[in-house]
Amino acid sequence: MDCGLYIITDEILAPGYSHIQIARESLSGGAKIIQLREKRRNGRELYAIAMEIRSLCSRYNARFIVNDRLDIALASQADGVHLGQDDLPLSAARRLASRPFIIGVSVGTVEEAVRAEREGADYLGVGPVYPTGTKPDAGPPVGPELIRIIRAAVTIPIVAIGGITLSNAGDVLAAGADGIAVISAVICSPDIAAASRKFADLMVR
Ligand code: TZP
Ligand code: MG
Repeated sequence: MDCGLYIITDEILAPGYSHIQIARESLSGGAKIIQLREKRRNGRELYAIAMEIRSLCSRYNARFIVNDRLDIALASQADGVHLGQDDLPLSAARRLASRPFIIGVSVGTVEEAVRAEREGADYLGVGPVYPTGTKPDAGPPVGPELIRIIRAAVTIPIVAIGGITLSNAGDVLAAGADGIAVISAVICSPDIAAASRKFADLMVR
């Protein structure tokens, strides 16, 4: 999977912005991957949102990933799904969705990373790298050091996540992350497109 700026939508953190607006602004600022992350809405609403973001991402030649919900990802013809350690097991998801469908997996240890690669993950979400208030149950920060360790242990792309800002993104990339996933540093900004552009520019190395 080609990495680049990976933006995750969150309507609670960006009052007044819908998932679709967040996706549109982020894409116009250079995001290469949009993940729809929504834990409150029903399947029908989520499907409608996913269909809109699907077409936006196609227009920008960006990837579209759905968090947690393989059903919504498949129904909306998303490029992939992102699964946490408590979500549908990777092996079960892979039976329903063969490649080139992308399956990303969240990991917080090198053991989880090695297992996810062995079981067929296409990329790893590693974090939280730094403290974050966005996901209270994300566990303790792992620091860029874990990116370095996981980089040496797997070959699939690593997307670093958690507390990433313009000031620490360089350290995360230097530790071996292929991509960075950002929520608050972009979507809590008054200009989502401009904030995305700053991160996207950092990633052109
Ligand atoms: N998974 C691990 S940390 C995190 C998720 C979804 C939240 C990242 O959000 P932020 O605002 O970029 O720290
Ligand atoms: Mg999940």
